Amino acid sequence: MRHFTILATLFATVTYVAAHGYVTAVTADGQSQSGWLPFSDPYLSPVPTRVIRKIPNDGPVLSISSTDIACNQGGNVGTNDTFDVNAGSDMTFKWTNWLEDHKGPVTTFMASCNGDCSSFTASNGKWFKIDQGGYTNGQWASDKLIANGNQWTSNIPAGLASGQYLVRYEIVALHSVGEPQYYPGCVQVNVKNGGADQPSASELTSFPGMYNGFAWPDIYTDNLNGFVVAGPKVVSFADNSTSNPTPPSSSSSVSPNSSGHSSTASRPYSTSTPANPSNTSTCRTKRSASKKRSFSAHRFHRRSSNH
Ligand SMILES: [Cu+2]
Repeated sequence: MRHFTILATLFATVTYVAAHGYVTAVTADGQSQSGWLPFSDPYLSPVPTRVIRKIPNDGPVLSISSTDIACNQGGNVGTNDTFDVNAGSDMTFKWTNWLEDHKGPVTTFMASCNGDCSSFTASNGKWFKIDQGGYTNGQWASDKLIANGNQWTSNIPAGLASGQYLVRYEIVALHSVGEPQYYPGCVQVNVKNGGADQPSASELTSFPGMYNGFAWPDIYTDNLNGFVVAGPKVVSFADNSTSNPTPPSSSSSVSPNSSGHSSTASRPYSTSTPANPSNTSTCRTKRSASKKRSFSAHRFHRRSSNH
């Protein structure tokens, strides 16, 4: 009996640490939609159509130059469903149990599908940021997500022009220094009752592209208080308000950060000052030399997978 208990415990541990994560459901306006569930949906008959684009498993994207960085592996092509959401509404992403050691920033971007999202190639998207969480008051955004029941909520800007968009959610896990793990995914949404706002050129970025040259910190040794989330500022629509005024409305202007995730949110991205220019060459040494770290799940996880 004792042997059985030990084995069962071991097995449970392996199962737990081997799981990385993905979004299982998305909610807005009181409506919830299932995400693409990679370990069960492929085996259903008929195979369900989801509002979230297909992913192959719960693992990360490791290459920032691959088109997979846009909407995960296989997510460059569309699904045949869209989620109706009102401009100005909150959208909540429900993740699988996120690993505590998979610390890092959380961001949400959108890109117009220029029509029908089901035929839109994600890597052609011109993405604008609607929400971000970095490192605030000693806490990574991923920790906030866990504390909030493995959920993250972002606001769809109230003035955003109606139409179909991809909403790209992402956690970047920084536990393996020098090898950031990207966990993106994309919901196809149909924004209704929007305004006239469009992002300006300086608010747009691309995937792949945005992470080129970005220097991730060593989360164990660097001073993280200066960490600036990668990419453009969260859209404010302020700089096109003169040429393209937002009509006055009772709900008035909804701040892109009204969900309150981040006080570091509005810091401008600086390409010229990497957070830690030297960490990539020394990360392996640092990792193996580290004696102070006691992230047993993290170490076991690394051994038991390619990540
Ligand atoms: Cu992982």
